[in-house]
Amino acid sequence: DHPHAPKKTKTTAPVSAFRKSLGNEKGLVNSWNEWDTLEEIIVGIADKAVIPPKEPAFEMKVKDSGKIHMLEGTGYRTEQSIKMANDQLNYFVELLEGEGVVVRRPDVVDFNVPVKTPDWEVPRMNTSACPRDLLLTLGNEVIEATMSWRSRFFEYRPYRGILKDYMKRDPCMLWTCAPKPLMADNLYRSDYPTDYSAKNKELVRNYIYLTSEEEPIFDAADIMRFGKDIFVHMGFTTNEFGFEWLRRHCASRGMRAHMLHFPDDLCPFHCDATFVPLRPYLALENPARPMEPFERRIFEENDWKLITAAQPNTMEMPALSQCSPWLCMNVLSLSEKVIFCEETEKEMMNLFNDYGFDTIPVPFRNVFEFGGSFHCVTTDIRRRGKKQSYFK
Ligand code: ABU
Repeated sequence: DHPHAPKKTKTTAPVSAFRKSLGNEKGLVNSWNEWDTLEEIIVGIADKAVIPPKEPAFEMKVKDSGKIHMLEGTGYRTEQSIKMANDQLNYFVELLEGEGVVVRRPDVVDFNVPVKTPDWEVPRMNTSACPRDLLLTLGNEVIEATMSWRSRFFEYRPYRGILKDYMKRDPCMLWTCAPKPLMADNLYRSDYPTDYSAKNKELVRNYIYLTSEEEPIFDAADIMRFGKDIFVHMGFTTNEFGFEWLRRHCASRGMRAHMLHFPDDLCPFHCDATFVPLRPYLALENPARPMEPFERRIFEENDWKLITAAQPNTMEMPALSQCSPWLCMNVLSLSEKVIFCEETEKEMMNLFNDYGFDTIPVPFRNVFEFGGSFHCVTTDIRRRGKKQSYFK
């Protein structure tokens, strides 16, 4: 009864319609790994996508793909390429729906607009074709990643409608935004060589990347989910500070985060063409990007078998694709028995068949220039299983 204590008033405020409506669909968001039976997913769209602008973090990537002329591109991708990509995305959606999977699509957002913050400005943005790069589902939680390129700073916009809807319908859903980075000049090493020289090799071998440790950054596509454990691919799009944010966040949820390095990859960038779990105790690795031997130990000690991906069908990538031919590994599991694969990747499908999987071949090469293949263009919302531990 302090004299300055606020007066106790009896509130008569009505419970809002929003609060009242909560609780209809419990457990709508629930996905702990990459292989349990898929029930609901977001699939990206190619509409209004642009050629990403020149910026420090992008330059090395397009050099890797031999597509340096992309940096000269301006504005939208062509109407024809957008239509061709959307046709293949829509066909993939039909297949998913035919398998009983609920599919959500992002809102169409115009990416051909300049973005300015107090620290920088870019003439346009990127794409909503790749929700996997932005959204990380850990059980009942969807995390919006920090992102690492300036052109992707606002990439959450096409997904806000979907996330609000999940939040309204699923009373257990957690919606988290990782700290937005400033992405000021000191996040990018201006003296970093991008010529694939011996110096590049030495830097990557020492885990020094084009992005610095100025602030936490990560792209969600650098994370592979194995139930209670997640593995985080370190490189140009995820730094140690970003890993530390993820590690502490996971610890607060009774989970564990582990780093992975692939020092032969001169432009390490997203895990899903490098190391991909297929089912409990079986994962696919990229023969051109071996994992550090000391990091393999946790898999060996826990009876995981790591199988080597087949060579890509072709090393030729579609014009304006900034991805590597290892998109042949960028598959999506419908369950721990069935995998969606690009229809031309026969060797990869044979490999999966040898290990007891059924494969669903899907034409998808027209999507590649929008940022990836099946794993990149999706984000799991619900898979049937629960959190389990596959590591002692
Ligand atoms: N976003 C996946 C691309 C990875 C790669 O180019 O190898």
